[in-house]
Amino acid sequence: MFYYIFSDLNEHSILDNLKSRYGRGLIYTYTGSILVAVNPYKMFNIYGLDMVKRYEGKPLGELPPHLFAIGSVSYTKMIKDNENQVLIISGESGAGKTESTKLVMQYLAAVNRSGNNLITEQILEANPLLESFGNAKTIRNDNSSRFGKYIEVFFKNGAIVGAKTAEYLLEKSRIVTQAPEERNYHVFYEMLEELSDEQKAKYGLQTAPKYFYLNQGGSALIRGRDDADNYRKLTAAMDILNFERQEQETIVKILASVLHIGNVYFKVVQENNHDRAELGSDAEIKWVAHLLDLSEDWLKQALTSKVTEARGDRFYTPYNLDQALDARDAVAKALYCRMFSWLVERINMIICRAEREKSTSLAVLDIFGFEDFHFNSFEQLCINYANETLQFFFNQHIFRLEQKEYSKEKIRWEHIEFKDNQPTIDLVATKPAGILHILDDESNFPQATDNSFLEKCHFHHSGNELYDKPRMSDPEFYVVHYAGKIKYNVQHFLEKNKDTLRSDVIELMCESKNQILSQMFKDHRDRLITKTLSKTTGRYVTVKPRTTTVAASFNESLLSLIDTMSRCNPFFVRCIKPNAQKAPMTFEDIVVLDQLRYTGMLETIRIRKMGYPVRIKFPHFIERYRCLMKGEPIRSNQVPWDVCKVILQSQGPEFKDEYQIGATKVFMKEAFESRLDTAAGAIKRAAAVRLQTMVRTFL
Ligand code: AD9
Ligand code: MG
Repeated sequence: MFYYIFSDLNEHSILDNLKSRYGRGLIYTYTGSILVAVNPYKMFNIYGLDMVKRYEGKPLGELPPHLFAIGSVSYTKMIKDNENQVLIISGESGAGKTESTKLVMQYLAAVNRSGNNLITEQILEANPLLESFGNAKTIRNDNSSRFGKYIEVFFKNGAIVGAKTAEYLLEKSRIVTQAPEERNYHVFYEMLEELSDEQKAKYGLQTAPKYFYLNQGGSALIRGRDDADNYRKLTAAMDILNFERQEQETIVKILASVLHIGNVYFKVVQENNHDRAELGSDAEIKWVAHLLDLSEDWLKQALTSKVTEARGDRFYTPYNLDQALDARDAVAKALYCRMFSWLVERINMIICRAEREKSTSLAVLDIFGFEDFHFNSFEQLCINYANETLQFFFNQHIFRLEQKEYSKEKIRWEHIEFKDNQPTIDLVATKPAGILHILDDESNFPQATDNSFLEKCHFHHSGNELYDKPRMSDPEFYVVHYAGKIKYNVQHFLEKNKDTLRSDVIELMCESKNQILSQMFKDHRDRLITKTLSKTTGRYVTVKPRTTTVAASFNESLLSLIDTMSRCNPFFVRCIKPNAQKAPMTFEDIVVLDQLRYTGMLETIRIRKMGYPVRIKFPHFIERYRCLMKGEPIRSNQVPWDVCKVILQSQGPEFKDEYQIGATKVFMKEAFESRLDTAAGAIKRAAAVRLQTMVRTFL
């Protein structure tokens, strides 16, 4: 039986259909091969090994819609066509992307034909580790991903041989500030809950509410989340991933140091008519210097003064209070962010084995979902721009390329309009006047301020209908995204954009006597420094680090991600959030309808229903389904077009709308492809039985 869920194309009937299915506990629905998943906020018993086995190897639509069905067809397709696959999981914050990613990974681990269980286990264990360090509670989601990840799993002969994770833009500001009711990264709370008093004393640690970096949101606990247990899982994961004792110890020391640094405070001293910041107490600095094996004096200097070098002499310019607080936060952010990237590199070292050559891959993309908070800043602009790019990729795949292909292949077709979000992408990121480019220009201009940046945005885009100025002279601008109109506050935009790791902090950490810590930062420093061939001496010389901005490097990595994904065969999972209260099994029409509209689901359903998602080149089609000609020979005057026609017509005239024959390919509906597969399978099986009987007769 085929599960064509959407038969009527009216938006309300689609909504009613999703709602009634959801009411019966059916959270998955297909539109063509796109899976729509409505978050139940409650675990159903539908992800066990029995379900893995049920869906394994089954074509889409033979069984009720399920995430495992998508896992199964992508895995089968990867093996059958020897083609890399990607599962693109999208949806707004809290819609269920990360949970879906975990379930797909579990499915792959269960079906893969590998005898090597260790590598599979290590790949799975990377997840709780990255979640502890990269997820946090926001008002939208108790376990919100604050970084994007692209996990490629490599297979050889159907067996997992390795995996590789790429991370995108960990949210830095969270390490030092949190909005009300939000938390810093889980790992801090987990560590403080689980460490014994004795261990805590060793690192000078207390409870979460005692730390400025942990108590700003006023909610150290999350209902239903066991921080202590998660810490035990985290350390177990580190053991499985071969993190050595000293590495684990260094991680705890870094985490503890970040907390101590957050509690450093300053007093203001007047000196020659200038305010100068002085450390309020030594206690925290002593702990940090001790834990990180750094010179206490250097650390103090880094927090209270800027060092400049001229003609071999060093000059110290004292910081005022704001500068000192910034320097303090910069140290904390540098430590945490560098450690996070190091963790990903370290995990990849273990799970990304050399046997990758000649392997095929199945990748899963799980980024941070679209966000709209009371206060949206630079991070939200980057996150929403990333989602905008994904929506573009989706449109590109579903609408643009599809319709282009139909016209190229001369297929009869009625054009479908869709909401193209290219203009928003241009507004945000296209040269020369996209918002992020203006920001980059301003970031390289010493006199620029957040306000001068805002003025330039207003100047360039006031006439754009996707851009808006605030009514008052607030430091804000609006962007009309595909998922809604968002107000951004420009405060600290410049500083956040320039906030790649500060070179003075990198130098300081390289001086640590803790080998692991100093190597962490040396590796980073080495990567920044490029060597070029000098024209005058003919020798390689070291060039000063290139200062890229956060926006520029994010944009670069996003484009390279899109490039990678466009070389894979994509499957789309659209996660839907059914209510804003995170309430189990509560379906609010307006919340769902809004998401169906902005993701272009209605148009998608139309194009999928009218279109032909399966397309196979003539020779491949003939090879695959020749048996359906029932022994009839191919005549010499028959061109491939005619042969395909005979095969397609073998199913009877009632299926004539299920396919079309193009210039070089056969186009089919998915249901018709599975019909052909079933028919061809039956003929091949019957032939095999006949052969067996003959063999037996002769024996
Ligand atoms: V964000 O953009 O990272 O903020 P996600 O990743 O889309 O977001 P997430 O997967 O974290 O959302 O899901 C949010 C919560 O919904 C989870 O913590 C679960 O409590 C709940 N959830 C999501 N999917 C499922 C599911 N298939 N079954 C049960 C689910 N609960
Ligand atoms: Mg997530």
